[in-house]
Formats: sequence, C-alpha cells, structure tokens
Amino acid sequence: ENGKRTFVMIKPDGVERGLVGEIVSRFERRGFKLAEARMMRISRETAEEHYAQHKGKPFFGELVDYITSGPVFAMILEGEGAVQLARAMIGATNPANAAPGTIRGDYARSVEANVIHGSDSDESAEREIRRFFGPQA
Ligand code: DAT
Ligand code: MG
Repeated sequence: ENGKRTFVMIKPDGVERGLVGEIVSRFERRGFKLAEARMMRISRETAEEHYAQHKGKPFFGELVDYITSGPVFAMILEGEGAVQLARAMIGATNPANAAPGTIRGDYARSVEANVIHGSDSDESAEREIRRFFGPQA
C-alpha cells in the first residue's frame, strides 16, 4: 500500500482566512479520498519535531511560533501517487515561485505564511500521519 496516502495540513493563516473548504474541495475534485480530517492545535514540542530538519536555521523560531499560533486543519488524503500529486497541487514553498493554479500560487502571501503543508516522501507521510493522528491511523 506504499504511496497511497499522504499527510496534508492547512496552516493557521489558511484556517484563519477561511480557506479550508476551498482547499479540501480541490483535493476531492482531483480524486483524493479524505480518509481523516481534524481541526487541532499543535504543541511547541510537536511543532519542533515536525520541523526538526530546519532546526538551527534563522527562521526556525518564527516557523514554530507561526504553526502554533492558531488551529490547523490536518488531513489524511488517499489516492494513487498521493505524496507526489499533493505536492504538485500545493506548489513551490515560496509563493513568489509558486505557479498560478497551485494552492500556494493562488492563495499564499509569504514564504512564512504559505497556507499549507504536504509530506515530501512516503516515509515522512507515514511518520507525520502517526505524529498527528496517532499510531492506529
Ligand atoms: P515545504 O513546506 O514546501 O515542504 P520546507 O520543508 O523547505 O518547505 O520548509 C518548511 C516550512 O518552513 C515552509 O513551508 C515555510 C518555512 N520556510 C522554509 N524556508 C523558509 C525561509 N527561507 N524563510 C522563512 N520560512 C521558510
Ligand atoms: Mg517540507
């Protein structure tokens, strides 16, 4: 069953701006199955773990502040090639480089507040699903 699901999370700016419905609709229309979804607050500990690869970078502190600043909308999306397809729909990290038609290209206003997270490999998808939805998910 490798490569059939991914973890996607609408970040606090996306939730605050009321973009949850539009973003979920995009994934549904593209053929993803919304397997699980939940609004949640992330603890600093979980945020630091989630972004561990960026520890030590100048933006790390602000990244953790931002992702813990309000509720996020976390999802498990199922579909063929889920990780890669969701990343393609999400677009480039920096909205200045994100193509129109991608989620960040259409909605993101800055690299810091770029609306949405998507797992970058099958391994990180499984790790992130466990982190945010627990070991049974
Ligand atoms: P992505 O979210 O596209 O996987 P990433 O894993 O490289 O990108 O970085 C995680 C998040 O960290 C990203 O969504 C926004 C923030 N970030 C990355 N590079 C940054 C930078 N140069 N300045 C500020 N924030 C940055
Ligand atoms: Mg990443």
